[in-house]
Amino acid sequence: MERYYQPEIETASREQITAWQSERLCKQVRHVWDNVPAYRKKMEEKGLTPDDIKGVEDLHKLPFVTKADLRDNYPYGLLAEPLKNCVRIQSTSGTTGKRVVAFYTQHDIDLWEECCARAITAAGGTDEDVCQVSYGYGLFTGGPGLNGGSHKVGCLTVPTSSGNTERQIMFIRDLNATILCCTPSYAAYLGETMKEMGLSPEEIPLKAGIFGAEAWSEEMRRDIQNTLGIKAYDIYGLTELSGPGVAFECSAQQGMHINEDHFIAEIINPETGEVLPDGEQGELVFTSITKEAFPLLRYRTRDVCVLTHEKCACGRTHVRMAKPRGRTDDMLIIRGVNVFPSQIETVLLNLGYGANYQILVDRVNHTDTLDVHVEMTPEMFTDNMGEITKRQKQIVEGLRSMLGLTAKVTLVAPKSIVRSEGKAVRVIDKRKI
Ligand code: DLL
Repeated sequence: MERYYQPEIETASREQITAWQSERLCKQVRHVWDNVPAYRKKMEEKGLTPDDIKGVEDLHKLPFVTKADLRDNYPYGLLAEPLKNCVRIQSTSGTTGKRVVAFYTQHDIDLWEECCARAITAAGGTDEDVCQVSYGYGLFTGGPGLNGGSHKVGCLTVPTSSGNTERQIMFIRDLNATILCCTPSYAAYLGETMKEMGLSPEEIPLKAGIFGAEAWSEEMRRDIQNTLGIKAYDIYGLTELSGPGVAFECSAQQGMHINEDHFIAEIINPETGEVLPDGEQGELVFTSITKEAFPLLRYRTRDVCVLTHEKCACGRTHVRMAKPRGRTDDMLIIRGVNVFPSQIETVLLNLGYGANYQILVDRVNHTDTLDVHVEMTPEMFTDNMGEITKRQKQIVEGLRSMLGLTAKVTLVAPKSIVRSEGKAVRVIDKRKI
């Protein structure tokens, strides 16, 4: 049995990590200065030259890069390598404006797959595992990234891509798949379907799941772990930086280790741009220090998060990020109150509902309205109006104490909310339409 564990990197001392980061940062700054006029202009506007960046301690001097910069420079404006050196593009599933296109050299792909291999290894994967990759393949990075990581680990890789739930389940059972990679909402759906088929967790060969690409709560983790009889690991990433594998969870399930030999993470105050210390919540910012084709310096992710450098039980020393709370742009402001969909999910799952819900926000007579549609589970299904009203009130109360807001809650029949095979769409904000 072989593992793809890299202790010399993953358990390196803080001094060693800082030394790697400083050296690679300086090289990267020089690389973009020499090759990307848009970066050079941004640096010049701040009166900076590459000589001003001598190590990680100077990172804060660099200007931020935002999604707007990527859009303005679409498609080739931020490319730092001649096109002939690039072998792949991937693209975000963004719903507004131009999609973001990210470029990769072969070296970039190798490093990306290495990050995904570390994630699979941290979830217990070895060359004896059968790894079913049910993230979408194509422009979305989930399928290609985990596929490459699974190869590197030496798993037998089953590239089912997303969708066709019956076939997914058939392969899991017939091939004895031990690791499942997909979005948490699709994992929940697969679990729900297997339960309906009468399969108990013991009859499902899976032992681990690597779930990410969207925010999910601890309560959802608990549910997925119970129905599938697995340990569910979180994985984080974004197309702009490579894809999945920027950070991944270990067996401690206490936050995701950021691959610090490839990415420098910072938390900033989204209003002022000020860098915040460990433990404070803010916007996650990344600098990719090993990317060749599409390096990003101080890229603002809009993900709301907390970092910790505390020692982890698994022995890895790389900094950990908490589960993202949501996104600064996902954050709903309802009657002046900041609401993250993940807070609503926590209330629902704690009351025994599944993760099948929809949040509808509107503005009526100049006042914001919050409607939450929640699916009853098959076990709790009833058409007794008294009972339904009682349960709806219970959810309203739960939401009020979590958010300080009164919502209108409607319980709906099992299976009436559309299931997602990729990232779930749970919020419909009609105020923007
Ligand atoms: O979602 C990459 C990915 C694929 C990650 C498969 C994990 C697994 P994008 O489509 O560019 O890339 O979306 C990136 O998704 O900024 C977060 O807002 C969100 N996101 C990704 N992973 C997580 C996670 C992929 N584990 C955006 N928890 C990011 C919460 C996540 N949000």
